Amino acid sequence: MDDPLLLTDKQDGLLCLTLNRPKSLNSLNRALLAALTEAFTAAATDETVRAILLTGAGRGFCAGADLTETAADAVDGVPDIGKNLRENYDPLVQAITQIEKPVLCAVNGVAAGAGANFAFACDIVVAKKSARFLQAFARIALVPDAGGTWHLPRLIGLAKTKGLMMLADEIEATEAERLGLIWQVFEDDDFESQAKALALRLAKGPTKTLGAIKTMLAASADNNLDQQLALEAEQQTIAGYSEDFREGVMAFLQKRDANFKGK
Ligand code: T3D
Repeated sequence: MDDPLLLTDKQDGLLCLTLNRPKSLNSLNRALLAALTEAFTAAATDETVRAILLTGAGRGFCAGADLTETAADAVDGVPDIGKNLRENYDPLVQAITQIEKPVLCAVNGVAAGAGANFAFACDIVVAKKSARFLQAFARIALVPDAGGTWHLPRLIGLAKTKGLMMLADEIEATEAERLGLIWQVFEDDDFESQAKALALRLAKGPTKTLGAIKTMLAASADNNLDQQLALEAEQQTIAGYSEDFREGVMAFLQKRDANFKGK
């Protein structure tokens, strides 16, 4: 029997999703994209999932679209890539960005094309020191997709985004951290344990509040200050009603760690 394309493991409130096509550096075919989107969609309503960790098997994180599938899809030598994006890529970007739970991406190796841009759609991105990032698209005369033209300018500004996308040069993980593309680099030797510890920390957090932070920051891209202040007041009202807020204050007063339930 073939290995599953996506490995899943759920423990202690953390759903671990591992891309599992290591021979092609976890390049994305339609079946893997569908499995990922389905996993995020199911996690959105699963109360036992309080955080998601996305990573890759083998030496790569994700090399973007499986170019053998792209070539095979072509009709008379011409693929309809826009259709593929609308049907298979965009729903995954939406699932990652709309789920009201924290998503940590642990980039364990090279992240190229849509593979890099799926990582940048996640909430917190950590990387192995030896990992590399590459906006590979222009190398094969494609434009960046999977939300990259939306997320990168917001993360690092237009000047660096244009350089990365037009020159399509690889950058090392430490440079990605320096630019502000990712949160943190971990040494190769303890990458997995550090990434897992961070993900478990998120899974033990005040889940609804973390989800609200995500929603509010996404809304800030289109809101003016007055609208954002109104959103803060609205969301803080909801946070103030939560069990986790009561627990947080009680824990502070009792000088102990809070035991959040995600409620
Ligand atoms: O329909 C659509 O196409 C939708 C569009 C989606 C947007 C995209 O994501 S477009 C961008 C697609 N990705 C790329 O252009 C990246 C292609 N890969 C590379 O440039 C390099 O592989 C890397 C820089 C990522 C890594 O280089 P390196 O030297 O570490 O590894 P390698 O030797 O090139 O790759 C290892 C194997 O993975 C190799 O297979 P082999 O020779 O051992 O049998 C290679 O062919 C395979 N592989 C790597 N990337 C892909 C791939 N196979 C299929 N598709 C890939 N994208």
